[in-house]
Amino acid sequence: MKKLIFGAALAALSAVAAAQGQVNIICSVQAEWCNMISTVYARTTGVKVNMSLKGSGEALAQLIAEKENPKTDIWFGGTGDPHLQAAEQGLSAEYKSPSLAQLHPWAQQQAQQSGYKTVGIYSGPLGFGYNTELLAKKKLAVPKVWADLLKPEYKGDVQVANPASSGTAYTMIATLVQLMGEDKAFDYLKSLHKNVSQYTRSGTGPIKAVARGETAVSISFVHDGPGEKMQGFPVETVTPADGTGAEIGSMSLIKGARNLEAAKKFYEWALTPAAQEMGAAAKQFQLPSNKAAKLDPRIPDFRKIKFINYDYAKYGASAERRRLIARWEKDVNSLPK
Ligand code: S7P
Repeated sequence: MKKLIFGAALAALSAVAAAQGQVNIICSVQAEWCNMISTVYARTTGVKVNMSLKGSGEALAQLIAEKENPKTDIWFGGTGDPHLQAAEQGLSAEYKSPSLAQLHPWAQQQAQQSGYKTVGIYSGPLGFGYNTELLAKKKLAVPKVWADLLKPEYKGDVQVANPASSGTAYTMIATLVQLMGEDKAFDYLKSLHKNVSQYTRSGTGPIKAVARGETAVSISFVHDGPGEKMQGFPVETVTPADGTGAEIGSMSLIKGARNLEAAKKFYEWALTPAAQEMGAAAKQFQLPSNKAAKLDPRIPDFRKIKFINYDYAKYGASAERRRLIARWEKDVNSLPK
């Protein structure tokens, strides 16, 4: 009898879920945040959420591959540049959210610049992660400016992602080009190459390697540091005193999405303060784009960071990204260590 009742309840639940529809999401923040939004959204709306986790560079590659037959309805999170490239390449759908006025100007600007094909959902500064114990053991100083990473004593102790696969690493190249001028930035990257032990596939790999003592220093988004520290790892972060860039983590509806209406509902929910506060609840400390979202004290204080005036439109353009990555492959990655 109990089995019968349980079976009937399950059937009723799946009927509700079927009635509410489903949404296919690529999620480009870290797993804990992806899992939290997926579970909470499914539970509170009855919508079935099919979620796949991919870094921003890889997410863009997947969307390009499925352009003729999209299997994704919405892309949540990831660095803003590839979202702008998706917009430019006709991969994302135009949508002007009624919630736009509730967002910070940088998030609204991301929407305007793309012809309303993407929107900012968070922002986070690029900087350095370091393992306090390893630095002390190796008698290395905390890096304070970009040039510090070129010191010979850091040889083999710096990790950064590969810009061909990682939006984080592309943000680094774009930041350096804007900070130093292109030729000087490439001279810098060539020198840095000598100190880099490996270029990881994903942008979050290097700070995880720092946390686990596999490398002393990483070039990472600094909002990824506190989550590692909360797990008990000896990690701290710093932003370069000579200036840095920031990502505008973005969200895009996919053109030709099979579940466009369901995706729009998720999109609106993801822009609410309550949904955006889930980032910090999942131990990820980007600055939310909704002005009314409560701020966790571990979110980096943007007022204390020296930012460059990052040109999101220029460096979010496909041709510019392709050109800079090709130059990096040719001038930097091909060099011996
Ligand atoms: O959640 C952490 C984070 O750093 O990862 C996102 C992004 O997927 C990184 O992608 P890549 O692997 O392509 O670098 C960032 O948007 C986010 O802040």
